[in-house]
Amino acid sequence: TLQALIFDVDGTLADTELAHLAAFNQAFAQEGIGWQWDVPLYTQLLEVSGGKERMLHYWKQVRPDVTDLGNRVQATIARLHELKTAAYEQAVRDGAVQLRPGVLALIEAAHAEGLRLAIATTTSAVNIVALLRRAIGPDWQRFFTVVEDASTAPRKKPDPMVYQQTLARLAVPAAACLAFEDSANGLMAARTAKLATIVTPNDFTAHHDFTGALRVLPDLAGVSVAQLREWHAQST
Ligand code: XBP
Ligand code: MG
Repeated sequence: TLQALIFDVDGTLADTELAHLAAFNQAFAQEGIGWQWDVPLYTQLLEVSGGKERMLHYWKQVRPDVTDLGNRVQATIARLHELKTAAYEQAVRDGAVQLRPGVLALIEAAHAEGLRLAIATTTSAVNIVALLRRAIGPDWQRFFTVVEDASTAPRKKPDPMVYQQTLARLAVPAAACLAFEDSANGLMAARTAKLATIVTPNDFTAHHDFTGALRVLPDLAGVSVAQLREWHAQST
């Protein structure tokens, strides 16, 4: 039987990536390094999970001549990521990001029915707090008993680490859970952790391959807990 729901954050709970993109560009401008990412480029770069990893990947693309990616590069990436995180947090606090359709209703209904709820994301902890405080309220933590993020699971999706740690902290078997994702990397991470996964793609991930998903839906609008239980029963 279904006992827990595990949610990705970026792209799944909320359409966050335009705000992440703007925050990256703000950090690049502040640091004066002359990078400027647009939507088509960022869509490609999203294939690398994690903001720091994404910038390092881009650095290697534009500077293939620089083979020594030592301390200086790492320090620059770390500084850019601090600026980016601050810019993103401020944008979220200002209301730049909303929850996707059906998300809040499903969270409330699942909680009311006694399902455990968890978060498994590669993003930074402050980003989650800013988003969920703004979208759900200061008591958002009463819904989510477990939150695993970049600070606790450093190996980013498609590595299953963040899901495995979430399952361990929930102390619930994978077969009693459903995961919610928006991307191929997220789906891969969840599937490797043996989780049946519902995928709600968005504009940045619509072209991804979602083979292995339990369901692919436009969004969670109108999806009931009873419907989730039915899909989950079919998965086992
Ligand atoms: C989300 C990410 C994150 C965000 C940026 O992936 O990859 O890196 O884009 O956040 P997922 P940070 O939804 O699969 O968890 O800069 O904090 O990494
Ligand atoms: Mg995602």
